[in-house]
Amino acid sequence: MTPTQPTAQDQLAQARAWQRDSSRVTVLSGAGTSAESGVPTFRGPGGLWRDFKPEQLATPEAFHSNPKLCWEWYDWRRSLIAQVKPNLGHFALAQLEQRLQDSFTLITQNVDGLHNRAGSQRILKIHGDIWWTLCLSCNRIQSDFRVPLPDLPPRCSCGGMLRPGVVWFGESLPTLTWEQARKAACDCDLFLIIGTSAVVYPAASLAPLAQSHGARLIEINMEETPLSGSADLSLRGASGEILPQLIDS
Ligand code: BJW
Ligand code: ZN
Repeated sequence: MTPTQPTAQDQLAQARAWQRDSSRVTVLSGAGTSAESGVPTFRGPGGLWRDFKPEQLATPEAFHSNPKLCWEWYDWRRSLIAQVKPNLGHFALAQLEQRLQDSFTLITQNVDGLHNRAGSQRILKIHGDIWWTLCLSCNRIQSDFRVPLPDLPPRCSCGGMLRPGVVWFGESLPTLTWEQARKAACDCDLFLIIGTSAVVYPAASLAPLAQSHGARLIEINMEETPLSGSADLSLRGASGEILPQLIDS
């Protein structure tokens, strides 16, 4: 007799059981988590801005060769993000944090601040935050929520040029935040990887790291990713629909 494939409902039921049985949960979220809020992802359709690929703009070289153009992209994204709202997936993760308290860690690659706006309190922002600026002269990191920014590129009160407080290709991740993220991956029994293409490193290495320390890995994504094959469960669908069902105990 041919064994029957588990249905999506069976897989969700299994994921819910693992979630209930887990005392320590770590999550890595990516751009897909905010897609249902209306924030374009990086590598999907509709992710382009004036025919530039994110890889052409999200680099220190792109910034230094044309700070104004780079800031125009960030200013456009800030204006877009300011107009959208967190979705049910963001709220479900905030609720899970409320339930598990210190046994829950949210690591995000997202810079949009929507996890904060949904009520998540402790967030490891490994790629920075689009609402932060970094002064190239005095190194001060500050929050700046103005949309649109009055002058591009914006200037610090010290007169120095500001850059977005995000991590670009070829740059190191914030050391302490990254160490905390690695620790949370090594120290959980369930690792959820949500809405990320899992092609950007070192973020994508957290899932196999968690598995090598004994955690179960559940992926939530609309599409297959390089990690789908090694995940213990791969839930195919929108995180805003799946997450509320997953955490509903
Ligand atoms: C849904 C959904 C729904 C849609 N529900 N799902 C060769 C091999 C390995 C590594 C490297 C290499 N060559 C270079 C590297 C290193 C490089 C890297 O990884 N490159 C690869 C691309 C090849 N990494 C770095 O440079 C990092 N730093 C580093 O390694 O430091 C050490 C070092 C120092 C010096 C020299 C060399 C190394 C830094 C990476 C920084 C990434 N920065 C960005 C920009 C942030 C600022 C900004 O926002 O502008 O971070 S790039 C961009 O990609 C952004 C994201 O956080 C990141 C990941 O994207 P994400 O979140 O996965 O989004 P998408 O669009 O790719 O995927 C969306 C997914 O959602 C899809 O799968 C959809 O199916 C899904 N989806 N709707 C559920 N409703
Ligand atoms: Zn300054």
